Amino acid sequence: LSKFKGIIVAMNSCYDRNGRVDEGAVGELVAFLAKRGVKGVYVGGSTGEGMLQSVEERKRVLEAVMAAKPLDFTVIAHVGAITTRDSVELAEHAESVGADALSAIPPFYYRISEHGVEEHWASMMRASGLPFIIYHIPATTGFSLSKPLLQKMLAYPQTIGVKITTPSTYELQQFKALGGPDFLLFNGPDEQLLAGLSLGADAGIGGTYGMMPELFVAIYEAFRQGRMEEARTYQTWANDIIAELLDMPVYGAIKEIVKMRGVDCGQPRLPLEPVPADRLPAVRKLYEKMMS
Ligand code: HMN
Repeated sequence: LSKFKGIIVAMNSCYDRNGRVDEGAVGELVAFLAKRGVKGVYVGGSTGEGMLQSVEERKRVLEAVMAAKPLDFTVIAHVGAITTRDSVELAEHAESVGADALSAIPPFYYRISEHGVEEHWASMMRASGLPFIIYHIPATTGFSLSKPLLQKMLAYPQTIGVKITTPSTYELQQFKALGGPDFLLFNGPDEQLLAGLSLGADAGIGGTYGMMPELFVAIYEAFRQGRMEEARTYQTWANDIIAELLDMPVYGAIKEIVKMRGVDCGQPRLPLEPVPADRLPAVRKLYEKMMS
């Protein structure tokens, strides 16, 4: 499981001027991140806009990642979709191209019972032999992973962990306790990485990592080596930047900063908002602060 322990970037998807998937830029982004010491990438999640893409597009983004990645670089394919059928197709595809693991949100929009969600996730596991990481993000899906459901999911040997994006580190700690030492907890909120690690998270998956990978690798390393004061200093820097970022259309702003760092991934897909022109100078300032 060591290949999952570290900083894993919830990477952007890249589009060209016409909004089509830009495989070349996806490859450049992977190369940019790999050079900065991150452990791997999470493809097609919230930051990756997977839910705004067709099944074909999602496959193409993942294929571009697989083609560009270095050998020992971990790739988690987010295959969550509103229909089980799409998720199953994506899970089969992820295995066929060599991804290291699957991850999925619960189905959204409809109110599905816990049993229905379990079946949805189990279908993806049955469709591939890959390890599976539950993506718990109740604020956006409307479905909250309960301890009894997690307990049921633990009975599937492919379930290796949970990515938890909630403000509650208590919940993270409780899930870790339930899963045991070999069950992986991935911290979701980037502004709480250090708090999550302190309460048992094994790794972090985050969207802002992509624009400041060095800082998050530094937080992770300092924590691992017991240099807590230093880790706290880095997390505070990161949070000063995230606080400003959250005042902007966040996914659009992340893409602008990634572009300033050299990789043009285009605009986020609507309805995700781009940064309006009159706010671009503020993004530039934030970038400069980040790089100083
Ligand atoms: C993903 O799937 O893109 C991310 O891993 C999810 C991640 O937890 C992000 N949350 C959302 O986008 C809702 C965070 O990176 C978040 O963007 C960051 O903490 C700023 O609040």
